[in-house]
Amino acid sequence: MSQLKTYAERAALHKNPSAKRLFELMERKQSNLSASVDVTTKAELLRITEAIGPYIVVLKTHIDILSDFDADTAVQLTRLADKHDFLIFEDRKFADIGNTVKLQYSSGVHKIASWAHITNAHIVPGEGIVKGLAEVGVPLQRCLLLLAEMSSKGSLATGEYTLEALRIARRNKDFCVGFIGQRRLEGLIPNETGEEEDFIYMTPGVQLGSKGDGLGQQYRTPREVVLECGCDVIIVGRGIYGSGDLVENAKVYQKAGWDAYLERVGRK
Ligand code: S5P
Repeated sequence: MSQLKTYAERAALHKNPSAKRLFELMERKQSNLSASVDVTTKAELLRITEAIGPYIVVLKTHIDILSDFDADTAVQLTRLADKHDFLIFEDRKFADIGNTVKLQYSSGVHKIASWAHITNAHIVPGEGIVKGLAEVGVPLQRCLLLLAEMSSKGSLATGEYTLEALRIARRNKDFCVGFIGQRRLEGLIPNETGEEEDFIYMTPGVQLGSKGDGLGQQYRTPREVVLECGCDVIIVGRGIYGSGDLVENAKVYQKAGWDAYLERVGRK
């Protein structure tokens, strides 16, 4: 039951260097908060990231929504990641055959693999998508999350599809460190690999004081996600940058996520 261990204990036990690094970072910053900064200009992205950097462990980007992306955007994001000690997660949601995603990950305007520590993929095309991304990502010590479930109403990522994400992750543990999901999955099917496993669950659809957005998004609280469902990292977008004071909002979610974690591991 890895969710009952502390992040420090999980860091010490984990065999994957990227997962280890994330758990160590969470312990060091006393944070399990990922901010999703879904804004459309470079200046806005950098301004918000600079302000909330001290409170987050993962900055989640949608780099393709920037109207003025340039190579310097990646340089500046990397500088902020070093300055404030967080990892960058490009939420690219790859969804094509292995050969195509390899090119999308390494090339084009964004060259995602060159700056994003973490990215994610749908498993719609089958396991080849993971193999293709791994060819680019593993040599660069990057890591991958599989979309096992989605937060949105009517999501088709359920049942057998979700279980298949778990099976694929189990077979690709050198690159795939966890999931985007709404709850822990390990217990749903026996682990036939016989190896220790400790996947990281990053969970979007988190906001205090709202249940949804009118476009299908569904929100739960940090407490529901971390304490009741055993997830590890809360992903908060508009709850942080949508209204009010950015820094105050980030502090509120950092504390709510961390308190729920402390309660889960019996430290509170
Ligand atoms: O199931 C999902 C998976 C993801 S990665 N549901 C999501 O909402 N996301 C992403 O999380 C989504 O693309 C957006 O960037 C963020 C949620 O933003 P918020 O403003 O609703 O908190």
